[in-house]
Amino acid sequence: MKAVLALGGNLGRRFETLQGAIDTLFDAPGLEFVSVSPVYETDPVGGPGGQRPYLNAVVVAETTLAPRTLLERAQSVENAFGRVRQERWGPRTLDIDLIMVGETVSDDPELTLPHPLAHERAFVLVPWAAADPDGEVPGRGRVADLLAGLDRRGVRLRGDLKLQRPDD
Ligand code: PH2
Ligand code: MG
Ligand code: MG
Repeated sequence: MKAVLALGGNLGRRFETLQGAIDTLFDAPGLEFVSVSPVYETDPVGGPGGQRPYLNAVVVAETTLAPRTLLERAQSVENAFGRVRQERWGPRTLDIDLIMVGETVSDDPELTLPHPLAHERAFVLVPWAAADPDGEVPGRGRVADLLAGLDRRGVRLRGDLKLQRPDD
């Protein structure tokens, strides 16, 4: 199955954290790297005022893992990079969100798939479209079409930063 993961963070060494997260995510069986987007610097959406900008990126993978197992892997990588769960949408070193896994549709509050806000977030859809031009949000439509209706001004390409495929 195809899996799409969105990574972001706005505390600490943001770029090094994204690269470390990618290396760690793929450092176990069941998840194969397909592609990674460019890095974008993005204005914080929601949460308390005065937050630093985020770096965001999207990774596309192939997986044989159950969505719940993939979620556990993502959470353990967040924890390994010092994620502390504080207020909702507050600043964080690393957030890894499961955006979609195959055609899975789930309204489990602990793992809603596809991600319930992905289709309206430019900081997810802009990198996703770059990593996967034919991407689709199950039940919502093509990423490129969803993007056409969104304001992308808060999402700026950081052409000076380039994530590497995970080392194997
Ligand atoms: N993540 C959030 C809330 N707000 N804003 C930006 N720009 N990027 C994010 O990754 C982000 C956010 C909740 O996870
Ligand atoms: Mg998130
Ligand atoms: Mg999250």
